[in-house]
Amino acid sequence: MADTNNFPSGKIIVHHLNNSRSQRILWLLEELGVPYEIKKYQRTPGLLAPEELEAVNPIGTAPVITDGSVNLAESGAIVEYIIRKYGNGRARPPASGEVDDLYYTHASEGSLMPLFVNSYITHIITERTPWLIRPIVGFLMAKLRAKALEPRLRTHAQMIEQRLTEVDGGWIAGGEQPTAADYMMIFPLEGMSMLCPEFLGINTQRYLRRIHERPAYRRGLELGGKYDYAP
Ligand SMILES: N[C@@H](CCC(=O)N[C@@H](CS)C(=O)NCC(=O)O)C(=O)O
Repeated sequence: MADTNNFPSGKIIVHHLNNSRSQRILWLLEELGVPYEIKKYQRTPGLLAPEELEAVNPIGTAPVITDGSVNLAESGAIVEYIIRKYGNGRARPPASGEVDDLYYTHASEGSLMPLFVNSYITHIITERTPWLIRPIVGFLMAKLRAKALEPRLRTHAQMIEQRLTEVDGGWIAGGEQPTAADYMMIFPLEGMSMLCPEFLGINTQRYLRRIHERPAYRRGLELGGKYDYAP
């Protein structure tokens, strides 16, 4: 994907799974005012994506976008593709914030989401264990979380809090508008605000509230349907 200007054009289709990272893409498209259509997919009772999603992404995960002949998965790749191709200079960091934009854009899926998902799975395993052995499984899962997951989740939360303090409650890259880093970080922060809200600092909580109040975010939410991670 070296030169997005050579990609064929067409109205974007967002393959959107309920309660998922694809909400990021709806927020971005709404902020940029790019026309798109949504094709909705419902999670199975086991919380997986339905098999039909494999027609557009063999890995079977969301989000995916179709833009003419381009089918693109991975939310980070999608965010960068849309900003490069349709941003017209918007959603770009100021020079002083380029490194932070780069770091948080990649830290989101590269290291924070795996910690969050593993932590979430320990809760699901506990909830779905037969009640007779649930206390022991719950105890072991809590130990696993405390030893292997929560220390790093806390450090991520402290780093983002520090960054948001540095930019005085603004956007991660320190500019006038959200950039890729914000579109990527929103999902793990929303997840943490449900799973471990006590990890999030005051500026991070304000940041989330500010995003949730944005008209573009609200429009994406209405179009995307039920989403448990935002009010
Ligand atoms: N790193 C990928 C992760 C994609 C992913 O795991 N998506 C979840 C939704 S949040 C999914 O499709 N889960 C359903 C499944 O794994 O079947 C991305 O950022 O797009």
